[in-house]
Amino acid sequence: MQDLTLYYMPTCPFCQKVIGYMKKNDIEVPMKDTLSDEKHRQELLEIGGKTQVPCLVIDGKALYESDDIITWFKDNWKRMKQAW
Ligand SMILES: N[C@@H](CCC(=O)N[C@@H](CS)C(=O)NCC(=O)O)C(=O)O
Repeated sequence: MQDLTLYYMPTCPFCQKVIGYMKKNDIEVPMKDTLSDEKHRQELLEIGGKTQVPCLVIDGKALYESDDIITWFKDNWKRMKQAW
């Protein structure tokens, strides 16, 4: 199973778009708020080279862009759940 973490800010509309899609499709992954926790912001900077959110980290690799994250979930989530 792939290791997933979503970095987000509660105030970010692009993050809300991704989170809304996740809720609608019963997708749950560990989430880290970069607004309330500077440690999470630094962590994201180290992993992906920038602090932009939303960012889905997949096995240590950063996937930025809300549309690309949603597409990734569409393409991979069912397969991942079946593997559990
Ligand atoms: N095109 C991006 C836009 C993301 C974006 O603009 N995020 C803002 C927050 S709403 C951000 O992370 N700004 C802080 C930064 O870039 O460090 C997407 O669709 O994900």
